[in-house]
Amino acid sequence: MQKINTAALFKGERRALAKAITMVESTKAEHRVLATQLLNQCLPHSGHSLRIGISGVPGVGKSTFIETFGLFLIGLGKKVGVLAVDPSSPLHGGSILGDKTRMERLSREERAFIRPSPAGRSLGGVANRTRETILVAESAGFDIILVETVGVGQSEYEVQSMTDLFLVLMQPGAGDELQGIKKGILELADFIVVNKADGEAARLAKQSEIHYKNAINFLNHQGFWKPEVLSISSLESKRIENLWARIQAYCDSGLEAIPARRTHQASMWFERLLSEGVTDLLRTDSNWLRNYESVKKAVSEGSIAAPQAASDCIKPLKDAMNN
Ligand SMILES: Nc1nc2c(ncn2[C@@H]2O[C@H](COP(=O)(O)OP(=O)(O)OP(=O)(O)O)[C@@H](O)[C@H]2O)c(=O)[nH]1
Ligand SMILES: [Mg+2]
Repeated sequence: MQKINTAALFKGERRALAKAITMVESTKAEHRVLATQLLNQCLPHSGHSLRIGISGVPGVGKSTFIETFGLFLIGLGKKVGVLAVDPSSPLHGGSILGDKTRMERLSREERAFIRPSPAGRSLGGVANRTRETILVAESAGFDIILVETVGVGQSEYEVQSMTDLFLVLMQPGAGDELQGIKKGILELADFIVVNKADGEAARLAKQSEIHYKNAINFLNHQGFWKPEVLSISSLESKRIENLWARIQAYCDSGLEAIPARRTHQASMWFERLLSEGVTDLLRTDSNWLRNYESVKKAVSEGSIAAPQAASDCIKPLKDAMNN
């Protein structure tokens, strides 16, 4: 792989951007070194976007929403990047590219780019690549980054930990059951958006809106913003400008809190890479790995307690440092 033309990247040239992302996603050791250097160069040019996480159960209308909302933002003169953190990417057909038909117009826009989740990685691996891709895309002048995930589990926490604002799409349909979305996920939401508020479902959507407005009073949401509930139609592009106005209100009231959230996210990212890096390094030692496997087994069989197990694994490192 050739070196990335950073001048072209910072000018927003799409070819340079695509190459840079491919570099970041590569698992080859020499590419990781280059990608790390590239990220250092991107950093001073990044950080100027609004990063929006989008989640919701399959079929709720995420793709349709991203297409409509993305085109709306482009209409305002924005440059929109769409990324995905998809835990089931290979099975799901790399979700967001798989359904390019639903984002057909957006994918044709000069001021948009859509990138599926890199396949064949663990959720943590996908999330790390997405964090890096955000920085690269920002350095190319993309000012709204939409990060999509399917609302089925752990991936929401990942997406929330890399975005400024987390939006959960909901189906119309009132009722106490939270439509397969775990209550914990709603607690992450800054916006609960009832989609498909059109045609016959409009009345049901209104009921859901009221339902969630009541429900959020019982949520333990932390931070500067009380979550808001809205209804929209992605298909008919209804009340999208209202949603955008509320997102701007969110940004205005988060002038201090959002940068603080980013600082916190960056240090959490660092801490995680550090512990992963140390464990990966230790794994390269076959003696250590053997001991690790046997201790791990003992923990799962209940014959040794976790603190003792961890201490056993750390001991060789301690001894080496004391020498
Ligand atoms: N009536 C109506 N239908 C919608 C709306 N938004 C999406 N749909 C329909 O709902 C279905 C699912 O929409 P998608 O956008 O593919 O949903 P998704 O959340 O991306 O689904 P997955 O990719 O499978 O997770 C499609 O048939 C859409 O046309 C809406 O605002 N109103
Ligand atoms: Mg979709």
